[in-house]
Amino acid sequence: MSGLLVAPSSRLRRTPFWDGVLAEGAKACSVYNRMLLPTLFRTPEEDYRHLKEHVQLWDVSCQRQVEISGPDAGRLVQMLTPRFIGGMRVRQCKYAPVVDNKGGMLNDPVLVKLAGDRFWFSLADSDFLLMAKGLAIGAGLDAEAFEPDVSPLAVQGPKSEELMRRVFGPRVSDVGFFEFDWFEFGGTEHVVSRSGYSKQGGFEIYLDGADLGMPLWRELMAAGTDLQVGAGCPTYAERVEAGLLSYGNDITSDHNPFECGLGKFCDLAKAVSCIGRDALLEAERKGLARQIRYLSIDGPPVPPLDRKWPVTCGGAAAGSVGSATWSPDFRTNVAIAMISRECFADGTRVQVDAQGEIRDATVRESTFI
Ligand code: THG
Repeated sequence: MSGLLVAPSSRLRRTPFWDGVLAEGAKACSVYNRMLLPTLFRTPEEDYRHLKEHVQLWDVSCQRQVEISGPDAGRLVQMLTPRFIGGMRVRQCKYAPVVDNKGGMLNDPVLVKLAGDRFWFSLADSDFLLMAKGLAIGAGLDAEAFEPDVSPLAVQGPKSEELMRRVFGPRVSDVGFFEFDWFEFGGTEHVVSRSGYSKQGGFEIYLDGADLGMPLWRELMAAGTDLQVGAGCPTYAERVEAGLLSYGNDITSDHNPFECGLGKFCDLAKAVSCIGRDALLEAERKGLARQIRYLSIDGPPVPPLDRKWPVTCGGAAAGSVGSATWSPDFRTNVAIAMISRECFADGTRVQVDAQGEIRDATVRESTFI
């Protein structure tokens, strides 16, 4: 794959912050929800260290929003997720698995409640808009599903709150974890939440209107010079240490939320209209055949992973690794894997086929951070 360039095309959507991303010297990118996502600025270790010590701007526009609005919006949302949204307040965000009628994970978005009859699903990388539209039509609901011109910019790292206060004012500090409020920038009100795909603390600005992308980027950069603000992106090693799941890598529609370790986000007694409820009750009754675990893989840094790595235990198939990389802080390779129940107890020794190289590894029930 190295050296191969991606041809420009309208189908590959650029982001409102893309000029800034290029000016900061992005070295690699991925495609996520048919949009470009920068993945590297300096070296993996420099990006990681900078995230843990300073503050970074992340162009995560590819976390696309699907808006559900209308009189039946709440009903449509509840059909899509086993998490109970009945008590959800406006200005709340919830990590909400989305499942099909077999209980398979279709996405693991953050759900944002904007008003009693208006929600955003802030999506991971899978097609979801057509599912939402189809369900609304099929169930005869008075609700619409569409993708608004909203592009999240994440501000992550220990100095993120200071930077956000400088640009949006001290009221930023009143926003609780997985809550949001509206803040003005460029004459428009934007949703700003305390959330993000890292465990270093931070916010996400849901930019309303692509035209304001570069003005916002420049203002945050200018306000944070003394904080050593820099461009960054979801940082592989840090998110694996934190056990943050990557849809399409760690979990897919083959897995139910219990297998993904997301059982705590399923309220089956209350989420009675979820289309996957019966299948999930059955899955709960049957018990787990496999579940997400964290691995520490022995030896020097593992090669980059471009497919799932098979895991064996005493020669028998025992699952697969979806994400793996060297952790500079833990001085070991950290990984996220789906592991069969026979081998998923904490401390079990397994073998990983890392792009053809067999490595020993230890199963962990807890994340690294
Ligand atoms: N923010 C927003 N949208 C997103 C992501 C995000 N869409 C894509 C992707 N990330 C969705 N997946 C996740 C996975 C984990 C978390 C958020 C989105 C997350 N989890 C915390 C945890 O597991 O500790 C908190 C969960 C909770 O307590 O509710 O943050 O990052 N806008």
